[in-house]
Amino acid sequence: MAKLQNSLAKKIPVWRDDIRTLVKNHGDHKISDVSITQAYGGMRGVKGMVCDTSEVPPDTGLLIRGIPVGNLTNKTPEDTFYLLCTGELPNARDRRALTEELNSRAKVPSYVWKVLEAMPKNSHPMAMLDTAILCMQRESKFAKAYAAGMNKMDYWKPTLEDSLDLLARIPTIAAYIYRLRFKKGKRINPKKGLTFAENYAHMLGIEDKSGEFAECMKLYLVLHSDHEGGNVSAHTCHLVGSALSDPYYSVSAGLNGLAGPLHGLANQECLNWILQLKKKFRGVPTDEQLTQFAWDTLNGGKVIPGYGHAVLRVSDPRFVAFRAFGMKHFPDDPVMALVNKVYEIVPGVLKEHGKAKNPWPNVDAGSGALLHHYGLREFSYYTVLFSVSRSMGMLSQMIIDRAVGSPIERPKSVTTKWLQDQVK
Ligand code: HAX
Repeated sequence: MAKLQNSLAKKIPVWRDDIRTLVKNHGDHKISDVSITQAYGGMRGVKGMVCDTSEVPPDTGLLIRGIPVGNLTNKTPEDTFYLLCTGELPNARDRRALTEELNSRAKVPSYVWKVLEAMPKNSHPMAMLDTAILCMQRESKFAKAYAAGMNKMDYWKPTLEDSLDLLARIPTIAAYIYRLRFKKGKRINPKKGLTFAENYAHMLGIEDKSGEFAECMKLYLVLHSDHEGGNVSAHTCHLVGSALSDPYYSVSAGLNGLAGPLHGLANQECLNWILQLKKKFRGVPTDEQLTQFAWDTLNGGKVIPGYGHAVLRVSDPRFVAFRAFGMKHFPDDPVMALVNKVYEIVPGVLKEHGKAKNPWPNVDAGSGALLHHYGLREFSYYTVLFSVSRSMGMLSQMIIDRAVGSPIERPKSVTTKWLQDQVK
């Protein structure tokens, strides 16, 4: 796949030069102050790292390489990965070349199947995915080249090789986890000639005569691909990778963070909350019933999943895109009706509650309704779907980190005593 490799080889010297010049000429320019609230508050809003693949302006939501994600809804995962890595969308030939390249690397080592089959039957699908990725570490071309004494200017090359290998294999592994964990039958192999999204849909084995589920997967994989650098999964991958741990170690670590209920696991929690609502009120509740249900959740000391965000202050454009897909293809679906009702009522409740800085829906508020509609109803699998997509963001960030020589990350921590002394 010469094209992505060539495009990167052309751009990397320019990126390196831009960064060198910026640091040389403006290295002392201040971009952030840090307050005690921020030091105790998860570093919220502290500008202390760089990510060029995407950004999340609070008032618009995700831009991938400057393009609003809402304008990418007709693109493929291949387009998205290429865009994340290089800053440009591929032409049709380069997109096809990337699909073929990924297909040619999709063979999963047979020991991965054995490891998955040996895991306890009730393992969480995310634990299975992270274990499968980690156990392939021995395949790392970066680790081998590093051990052989590679020049640091070349770090990005075997990182790209590992990234393509890993990205190619993740859907096959993820699909088998679905079939194994939920007793759906034998493993389905990838099919020649299918795209990344079509192959994943095919290997999951969900009935899809119209091809609409594959369309849904395509959208799902594009929308979840990246969300700048500071979220838990991207930041974890970056942090682990900054020690020059290879992509297998780093992506597995990042996905362990995605498995948390305040991050990627929220999509499973979210559909669960909506279905509880459906069960309790035998369908779409009245405004009063839903308001009370939301207050019961909050008064029980729990969060309303799918709402709120650390950075965003508007409805997440990814939620908007999922909702538009659902309304186009199945406007009468009862779960979709619930998603809409929750969208009408919950922001008002959260505003009245007065805690959440952002009362609007995030990416996880609507995606589950789509999966549920197509018969993919095993909630605990949902974060694996998210992971297949988010791997693209983590890997592209890592390729760029290696290309521009990002150093080992090591912020300074302070003690509470030190802070108390500062304010005396
Ligand atoms: N329901 C109830 N309370 C909420 C809330 C929600 N949906 N969102 C935020 N709050 C609360 C926080 O828990 C916090 O309460 P405390 O002061 O008691 O700790 C307060 O409002 C202020 O929080 P915030 O500054 O607005 O939000 P944070 O940056 O701290 O947290 C979260 C952002 C996404 C974790 C938060 O909004 C949340 O827990 N939402 C529900 C879970 C969820 O949907 N997560 C998925 C987020 C998207 C994502 O990463 N997907 O992978």
